[in-house]
Amino acid sequence: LSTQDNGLRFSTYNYNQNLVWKGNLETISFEQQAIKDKLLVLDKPCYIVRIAGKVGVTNEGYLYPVENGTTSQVELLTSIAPISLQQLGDPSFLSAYGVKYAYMTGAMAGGIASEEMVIALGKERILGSFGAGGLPPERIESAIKQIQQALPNGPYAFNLIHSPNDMAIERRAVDLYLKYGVRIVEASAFLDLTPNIVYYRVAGLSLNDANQIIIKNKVIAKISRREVASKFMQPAPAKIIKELVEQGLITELQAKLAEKVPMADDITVEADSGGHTDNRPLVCLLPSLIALRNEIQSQYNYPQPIRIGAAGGIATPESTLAALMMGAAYVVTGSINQACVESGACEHTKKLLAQAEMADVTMAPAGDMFEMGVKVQVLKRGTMFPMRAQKLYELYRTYNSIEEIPAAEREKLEKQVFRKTIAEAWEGTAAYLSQKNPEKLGKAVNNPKLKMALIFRWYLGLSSRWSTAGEKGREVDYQIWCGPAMGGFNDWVRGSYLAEPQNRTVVNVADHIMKGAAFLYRIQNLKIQGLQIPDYYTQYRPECQ
Ligand code: FMN
Repeated sequence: LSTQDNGLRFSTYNYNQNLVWKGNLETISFEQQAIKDKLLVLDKPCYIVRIAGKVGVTNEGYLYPVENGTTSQVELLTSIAPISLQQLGDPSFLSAYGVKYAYMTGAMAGGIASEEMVIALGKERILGSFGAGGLPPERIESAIKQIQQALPNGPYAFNLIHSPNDMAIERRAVDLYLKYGVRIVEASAFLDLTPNIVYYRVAGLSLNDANQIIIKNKVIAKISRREVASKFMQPAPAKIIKELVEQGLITELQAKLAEKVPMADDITVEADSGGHTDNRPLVCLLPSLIALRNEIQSQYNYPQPIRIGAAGGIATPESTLAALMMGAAYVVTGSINQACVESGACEHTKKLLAQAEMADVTMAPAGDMFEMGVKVQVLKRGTMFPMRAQKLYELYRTYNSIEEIPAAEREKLEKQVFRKTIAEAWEGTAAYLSQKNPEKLGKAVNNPKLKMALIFRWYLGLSSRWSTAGEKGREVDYQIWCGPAMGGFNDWVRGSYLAEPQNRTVVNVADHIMKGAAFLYRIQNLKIQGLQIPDYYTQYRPECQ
């Protein structure tokens, strides 16, 4: 027996009186490091025993019922069963998507959630969602081909992002997903159901030989509000279904089947996250939406109830376990993947992200819904983007046209922000719009306030692209979407091999988060059973695999 105190104690009132442990005494560890190693062997049980007043741990041996009159020099205090990472979360998430973890990575617009990222994850049977938002149809099409070639049997998802300003963008994406048989869509930014998302869902409905409904097109809807969630939890609205039948897009049979299935298979509840966010705390939002799901389930009795997943702030084994223990069926990470090797962000951005602390994020005006005052959560350390975007929004609020802005202020804009004259910035904007949205360009010519907004949005749009392309000389203008999860992750991996962005692969990150969550589950379980366990044992640190 080691003489050093390993710190483990056991509260006597939890004492196990029905079983004894039998096995080789040499397998029992009493030293700190050896105990921690044994706690980390997740695929074996852990027996917590006491010999001569000292608590020790072993993965070996067996438990037997106590026989009357026998005494043993080894007291069994408690034990815990093996745990596999597949036990975490809802098993139906694993079978529905053919994945090994109740974990997925969320889309990141502009291909930041890249083909490489989705393929790397898919090869390890982890679900990743391609960042189709903001990409032209040709680029989405080539991503579909590349991902389908690498992962002919999946798993992979594509993002269908609601475009309030241009429904044609949404429709083009749906057409591509249907054409190529993309079977999992992560739907996001929806404020209400649109014909496009309903079309995608219902066009995949059929009956099998046993007259059961087959839902070929799976929808994982990412939502942060109850009222929107409730729409995705119910069958598609009759009005939209009727229009789709009239347009010949879906059959009468599909219209009938649509009455029986919810719009989404999964709802990802998104709390305070990178990018677009309502900044709600997960601990409030998740229970509320789980309760809503239960209410709707009791009304519709779907054979497979809708699963509720958790996103926003998931960055560590602790946050993952907490979400799962609150009842999440699966977790979704976002910000932390942008700093990974496979992300479409440039090296400079990844470095900034790897240094970010929890408080290094802030809300800044969004490019897509600038005039409405919508904001996105971005990184503020190492970039002036949030300040500059805020300034642009204040100018937009204060003045009715570019010409009304005082000359000194305009000059500052031209020198520091645009680095070109306002006339040149407008030329660039007009050239872009004449290709993409000539109607808007026409309106702006006679509407000076709109023209001002479009010039400002030109800067906001470019600043995101600079961050992915790695535009030299524009580093201070990079718009980098990021939530507090990034700081949480950096705190966790500080001092480990994952502190360096070149070592962060999306698969390694997922593996460590899930393994860490299973380890912490074991620790918390032992604590609940009465083991008093010092902090030394309770931390999961990522080790190079
Ligand atoms: N979610 C989408 O559904 N579509 C997007 O295009 C999208 N772009 C994102 C871009 C970046 C850089 C980041 C960090 C997030 C983006 N998100 C997008 C949200 C993520 O998919 C994910 O839901 C979110 O980041 C999870 O919260 P977290 O940042 O706290 O991990």
